[in-house]
Amino acid sequence: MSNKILLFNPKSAINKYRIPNSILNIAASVDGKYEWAIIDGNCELDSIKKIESYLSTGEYKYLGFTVMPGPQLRQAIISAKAIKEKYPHTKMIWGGYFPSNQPNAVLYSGYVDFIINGPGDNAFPNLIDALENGTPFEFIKNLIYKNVDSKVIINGKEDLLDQDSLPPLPYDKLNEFYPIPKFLGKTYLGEKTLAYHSSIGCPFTCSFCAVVPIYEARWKGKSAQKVYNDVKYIKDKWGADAIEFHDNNFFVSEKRAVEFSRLIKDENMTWWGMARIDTMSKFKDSSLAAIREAGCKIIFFGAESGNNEVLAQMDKGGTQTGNQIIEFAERLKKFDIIPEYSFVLGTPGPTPEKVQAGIDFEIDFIKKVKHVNPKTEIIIYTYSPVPTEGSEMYKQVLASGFKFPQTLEDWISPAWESFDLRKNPLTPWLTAEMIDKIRNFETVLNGVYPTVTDIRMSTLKRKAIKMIASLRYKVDLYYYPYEIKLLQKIWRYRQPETQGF
Ligand code: B12
Ligand code: SF4
Repeated sequence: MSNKILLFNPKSAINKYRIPNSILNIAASVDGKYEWAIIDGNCELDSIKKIESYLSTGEYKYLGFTVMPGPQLRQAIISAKAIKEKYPHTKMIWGGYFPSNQPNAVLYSGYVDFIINGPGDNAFPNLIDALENGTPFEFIKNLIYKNVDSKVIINGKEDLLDQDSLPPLPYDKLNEFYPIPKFLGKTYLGEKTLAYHSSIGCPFTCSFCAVVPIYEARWKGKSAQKVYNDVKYIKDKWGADAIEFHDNNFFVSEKRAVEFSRLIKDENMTWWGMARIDTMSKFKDSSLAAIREAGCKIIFFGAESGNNEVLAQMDKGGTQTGNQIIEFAERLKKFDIIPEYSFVLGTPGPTPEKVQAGIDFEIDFIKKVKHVNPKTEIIIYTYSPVPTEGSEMYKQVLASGFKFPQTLEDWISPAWESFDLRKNPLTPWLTAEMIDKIRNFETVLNGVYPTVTDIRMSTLKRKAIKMIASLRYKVDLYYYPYEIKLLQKIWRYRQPETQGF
């Protein structure tokens, strides 16, 4: 068996293909040293067959999967199991958010051999070297493995690397497997939208966030110049006209954001990224203006809650407040930047009345935000706990009797799959009526203000739904909004909450 590496991005998107950045970074980490190939499950009808077409050559010894929760996990589990049964000598290595946060379920499944916990830029080549040379695993940072006694060993974490020093992403080679234009899809931002990841981690420690256990409040970004060079390369070669920045927190550094804006300004590209309200509230007017002039039309913010107590409970960094959320939505109007605010409803409370009052408060608050800036895009999630041990919220979650799945296959039971999509929280403190209220409010709100990110819905259809939903919205009547649901179904309304941004 030769020592080639096959990297697989299990299916995660229905029709919006994006550059598979996770495995492309891993390909870059071994490029020139080991031969590699990429399979993108988003572009394949039968991924297992495709994987087998490589493995049956006998040349591929290593199989790397990137895995995030939700539908991607489903295809990852089904294909890993089938492949490992047929090719037991293949070394199966998983990376990405799911295995990093759930190592026991993954390694005890019996079909995954190693996990890369967080960044794989050094860990992955080091692991392959160790396997090739028969050297020990214990000094490989960011590696999780089982020792001879089948005990799961979590090695220490590596310091975050200087992002500019990483090898260039092998776009041209990816283009040989799948033509790059296939990944540059039409979105509300542009005709050919590029997905780019310019920084890793996040400096904050929100208690519900899956980034925290992996990055532990660390963040490192590529320089503005490096980001610009990469974007420009793809623009010139394949015609990208818009960018989705996939960073957890693109706007951590005001200086970098402004520098990038200065560089990209004349390229006539539209772009989008994720940020924090408290961080960006501190940006100067001139910076916000520069960002908008450079083509940034819409920014995603985790507003989470309008209630200061809940914000503190979520450890939202301490400086974000309800007032700030509203003021900032209003301030952005002046710059013509659309704030896309996500809220988390249904956080735990000591009594059912308190939980219900919390939901009502948020509904009222969202209406206030819409009032000051009707263009604000609202995304509503129901609170889904992540195991961030030690946090106040985590303690409350465990005290309520909530349990995480134990085995890998439990994670793809239908109930857990919709939990991952943040739709069905399975949380003991939420009653069916409370969940209905959240959903129904969401339906009415989406009726009054259909998202701009849905490029298929015509103005006429929007107007028709809006008229009907407004009647309910005005008088807070959210029960059984079947007529709105029906229209949304007929006109196939796109929901960013479940389909990703
Ligand atoms: C792009 C993206 C998507 C795309 C998928 C695109 C694709 N692959 O085709 C879309 C929009 C479809 C999507 C959807 C969802 N996503 Co998503 N997504 C992301 C996002 C923004 C970027 C991922 C990425 O490309 N990163 C760039 C690479 C370079 O970083 P990386 O993945 O961390 O990779 C490094 C390491 O992790 C490691 N590594 C990763 N993979 C591998 C593989 C191997 C073999 C090795 C060795 C190492 C390794 O090495 C890499 C380089 O150092 C992340 C957040 C983020 N900023 O990472 C969320 C994120 C992964 N998504 C998340 C979620 C929850 C979802 C959804 C389930 C829910 C939702 N509503 O968004 C949906 C449903 C997914 C589905 N249908 O299966 C969460 C996961 C949270 C968790 N609990 O684990 C994240 C972290 C966002 C967040 N902060 O909440 N998503
Ligand atoms: S600011 Fe966003 S990415 Fe950072 S810890 Fe909080 S939720 Fe996670």
